[in-house]
Amino acid sequence: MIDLYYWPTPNGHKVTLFLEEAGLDYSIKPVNIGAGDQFKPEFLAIAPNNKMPAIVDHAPADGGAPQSVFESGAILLYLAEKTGRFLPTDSRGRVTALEWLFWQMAGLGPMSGQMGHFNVYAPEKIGYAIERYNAEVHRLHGVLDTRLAQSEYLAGADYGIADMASYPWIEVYTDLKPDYAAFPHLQRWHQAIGARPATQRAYALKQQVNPDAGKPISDAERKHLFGQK
Ligand SMILES: N[C@@H](CCC(=O)N[C@@H](CS)C(=O)NCC(=O)O)C(=O)O
Repeated sequence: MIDLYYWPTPNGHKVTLFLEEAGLDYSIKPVNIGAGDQFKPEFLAIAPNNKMPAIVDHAPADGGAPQSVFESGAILLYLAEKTGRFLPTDSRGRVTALEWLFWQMAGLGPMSGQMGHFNVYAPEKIGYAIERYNAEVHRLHGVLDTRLAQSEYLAGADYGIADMASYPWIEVYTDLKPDYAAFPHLQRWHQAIGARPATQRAYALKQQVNPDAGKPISDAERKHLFGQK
């Protein structure tokens, strides 16, 4: 059994995408990041950066004590290695998957997060920041589109952890959709992943775990999320 410390955000969805695809037994431990659950000592003990997702695997492959993992990319890699699924086993395919996984973790995710912050959440609209992050995310979507023109999925012919990491960051903000007219391969890939039954099960957890998902954030939530020093 795996405990999943989760809140329905793009980084949280990455892990439910994997767990649902793999059919692993897991139990959700909600971490309400708007209410400050990420600062509780018991959560910090497994996720010292006060961000979800994190997991605790009670049946690790070495048969030892429960294994905790934080950082969504590390979790996806851990689960892929545990199950032997969603990561190519040949060395070149594995390198390709890791390239795109790390590209997502260091580029698409953080840049899309900043784009959302300055367009949606920032109390004052700073034109320079909005233009900077909109342009950078557009560029990253172009990088994805070029890759997906050559390859069905990011690491090759098969759906895998690099796709699971990137998919949740494509349509996060209702009014900030990618320019699909310019990026048809990105749209093809996004629709294909969205149609997978495991994706639909993963996203159904959103309303179940946070019935307020999609509503504007309150001042108290804003303080927990954006008032950290
Ligand atoms: N690099 C981390 C980022 C995780 C992350 O940013 N989580 C956000 C929600 S998507 C969070 O927990 N925020 C709470 C906070 O910043 O206090 C990962 O990929 O796991």
